[in-house]
Amino acid sequence: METMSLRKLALIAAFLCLSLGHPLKEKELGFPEDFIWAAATSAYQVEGGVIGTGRGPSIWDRYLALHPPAHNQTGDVACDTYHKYEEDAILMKKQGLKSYRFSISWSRIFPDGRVHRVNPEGVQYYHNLIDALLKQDITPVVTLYHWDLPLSLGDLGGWLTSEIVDWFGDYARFCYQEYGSKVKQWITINEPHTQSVYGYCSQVTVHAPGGFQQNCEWSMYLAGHNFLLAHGRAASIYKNEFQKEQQGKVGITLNTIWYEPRNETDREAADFLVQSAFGWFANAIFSEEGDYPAVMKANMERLRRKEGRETSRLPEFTQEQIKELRGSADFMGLNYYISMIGTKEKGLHEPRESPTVNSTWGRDVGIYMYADIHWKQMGTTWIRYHPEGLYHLLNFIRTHYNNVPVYITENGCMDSPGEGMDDVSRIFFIKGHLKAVQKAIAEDGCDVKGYFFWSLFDNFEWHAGFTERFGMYHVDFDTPERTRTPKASAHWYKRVIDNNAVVE
Ligand code: PNW
Repeated sequence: METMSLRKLALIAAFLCLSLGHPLKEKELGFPEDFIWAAATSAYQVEGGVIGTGRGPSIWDRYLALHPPAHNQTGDVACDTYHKYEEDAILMKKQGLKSYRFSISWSRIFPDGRVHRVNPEGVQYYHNLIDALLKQDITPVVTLYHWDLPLSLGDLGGWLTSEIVDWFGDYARFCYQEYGSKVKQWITINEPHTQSVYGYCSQVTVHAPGGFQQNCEWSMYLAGHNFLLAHGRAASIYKNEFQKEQQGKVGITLNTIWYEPRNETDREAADFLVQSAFGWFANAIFSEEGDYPAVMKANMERLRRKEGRETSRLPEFTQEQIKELRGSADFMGLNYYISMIGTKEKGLHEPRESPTVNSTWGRDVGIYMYADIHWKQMGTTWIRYHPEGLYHLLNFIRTHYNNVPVYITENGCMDSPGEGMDDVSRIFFIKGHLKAVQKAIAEDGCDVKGYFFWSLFDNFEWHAGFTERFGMYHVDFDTPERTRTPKASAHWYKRVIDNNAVVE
């Protein structure tokens, strides 16, 4: 009798330890109380509503007509969020999201890009969407520009003309005026790096307006320059004309591949790559000195001499522009997907090239880049699992940019073949990255404020059409209803949100 109850007691104690141990472990991987759990999309990738809605064409409409992806897919209907925003807001509420990042289609507001002609139906659409979100207590985070430039502005020079700064400023002002009483977080531009390189000067991955353009070895840097100046203008307009009254924040979303040194001797080379990819856009806005990174300017000066040019391909800022850009963002949006290894030595390693190594940017930096084949491949194309890269990148931001508040505005991966709704690979991917974020916050004090899962829905993946699916919700593109079905990752992410912690 005596022994029996002792054994029973021991069992109960062990059980208690186990069940208490579980939440404790979760708490260890917990996030700050006010951490924002969220998801993201962009206008052209999800909206549809391209025809018969008063929306003007964008550079992507033309690009896809000239260079159709597999099965001639376009974003003409996509997820049809143009019609389904109400039920989508309810879905987001059920999913537990606190915030939703979407973008405004410039040519839906101004069909030919300029303020002189407004499309009232388009203006109303974003009111409806924002109201539907607010009704469900979901905070809208709005990107003003996610790659879909009005075609008529593209034809007038697009991001290669300095007039774009005025055009973008007018458009931004209109959006602040129209929606600013309801929207408190603005992102001016999504990923200027990707657009400058893939849109203007890449032979591998190509984006509108069109890849390897004439003279792109310098126009790519001109586009980048104008992206920065346009951001500066839109941010100044918000700060000078709206912020006091509307009490919101304005920032920009940057992305980068993180570059790991191959070994100790490549540390400087890898740092140079991060400066040339990320610092290219971050330095002017977030560093104390402003301007382009010194190592990038020096490299472009070296190339100027080598190429016998009068002026550098990298444009110069005026003192006034440096001043306007420095500190122009209240926060940084960060999109992170992959890392690469950088090395000065050639031919010693797995010859898997980076998506940009064949670009002029890749040649300009002159450092060999490759993905480590030991990093798990996610899906079938460009994504390999390396969450340590995100951890290092967050610390790079903390140390180089004065620990500016960061929102991870995109992170995710495409479906892995054969998994269907049971997307265990995606859970593995997101979990690893959330652990990296949690560690950067808890151990290093990185000021990460939120995490936006890319993406809420399977959607139109640019040059890859609908063949690469990034959604936590599956979308059936074969039915007119575009039926949304949660994948296993959506259920898992809901538990993360409920626990405010990384759960198994
Ligand atoms: C993002 N990289 O682009 C875009 O903002 C999204 O619109 C897109 O759907 C998503 O990624 C998935 O592709 C990126 O090379 C392009 O590291 C390239 C990189 C990262 C993000």
